[in-house]
Amino acid sequence: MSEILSQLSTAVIEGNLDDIIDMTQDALDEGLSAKQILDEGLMPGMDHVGVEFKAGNMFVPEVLRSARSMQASMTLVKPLLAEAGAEMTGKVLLGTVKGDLHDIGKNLVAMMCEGAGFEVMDLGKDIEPDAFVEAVKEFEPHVLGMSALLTTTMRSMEHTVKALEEAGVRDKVKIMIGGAPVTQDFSDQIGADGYASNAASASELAKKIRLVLGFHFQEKGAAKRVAHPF
Ligand code: B1M
Repeated sequence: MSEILSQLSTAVIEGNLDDIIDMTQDALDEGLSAKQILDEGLMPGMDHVGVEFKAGNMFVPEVLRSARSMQASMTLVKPLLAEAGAEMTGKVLLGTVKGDLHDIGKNLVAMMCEGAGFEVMDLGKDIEPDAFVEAVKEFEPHVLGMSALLTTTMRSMEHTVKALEEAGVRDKVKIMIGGAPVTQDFSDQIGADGYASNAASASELAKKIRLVLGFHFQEKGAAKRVAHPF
C-alpha cells in the first residue's frame, strides 16, 4: 500500500481532523484516484474502527471523531467519485422511527455505513411510516435501517413494515433494525430481515445484504430481490 494511503487509514483510526484534508489533497496530487483513496485508505481505516468498537477497545466519542475525519476527507473525494462514475457499495436509507427522538446511535450507524462505502440517506428522527415509504420509492435503497431507543416506539418499526407492505414496496428493500430495546426475536416477529446490536455490526450486515443481492442479480440477471436471506 502507498505510504499516503496508510497515513489516511491511520488518520481515520486516530480521528485526525486537523490533517486529513491536507493528506487527502496530497494523495490526489500524487495521482491517486478518489476510488483508491476510498477503498484503500479511508475504508480500511473505518473497518479497523468497527472492529475495535465491537471489541470494546474504542468508545462512542472516538468513533464519532473517526467518522467525522472520514467525512472531512469525503468532502474532497465524493465529488470526484461521482465525476468518475464510480459505484458506491450500495444505498442505505436510515431513520429513527416515529415518536422517538434518540438519534446518536442511528447517526453512528450512518457514519459506519458511509465508512463502508454506502451512499446514505438519513431521514433523521421521529419518522412517520409513510415518510419511510416515500423515501424507499424515491431513493430506492438496498437497505432500510430503522432505529428505536424506547420500548414504546419499537412498535413504530412494525407499523413501518406494514406500511411498506401496503404500499407494495416491501419486497424492494431489505429491512435492518437496531437500538437498545430491539432484539433478533423482535426483528423476526415484525418481519424485518435482520437485526444489528451496534453500528459496526449494522454496516457489516448492510454489506452482507448487498453481497447477497449482488450475487442474486448476477445469477439471475434480474432485478428481483431474495426473500429473507438472513
Ligand atoms: Co432518552 N431514554 N429519553 N434521551 N436516553 C433512554 C433510551 C433510556 C434507556 C434512559 C433510561 O431510562 N435509563 C430511556 C428509555 C427507557 C425505555 O424505553 N425502556 C429513555 C427515556 C425514557 C427518554 C424519555 C421518555 C425521557 C422523558 O422525557 N421522560 C425521552 C423520550 C423522548 C423521545 O424520544 N420521544 C428521552 C429523551 C432523551 C434526550 C432527547 C434527552 C436524549 C437523546 C438525544 C439524542 O439522541 N439526540 C436522550 C438520551 C441521550 C438517552 C440515553 C442517556 C443515551 C442514548 C444514547 O444516545 N446512547 C439513554 C440511556 C442509555 O442508553 N444509557 C436514554 C448512545 C448510543 C451510541 O447508543 O442509541 O443504544 P444507542 O445506539 C447503539 C445501539 O443501540 C445500536 O448501535 C448504536 C451504537 O453502536 N443501534 C443500532 C442504534 N440504532 C441502530 C440501528 C441499527 C443497528 C444498530 O440498524 C438500523
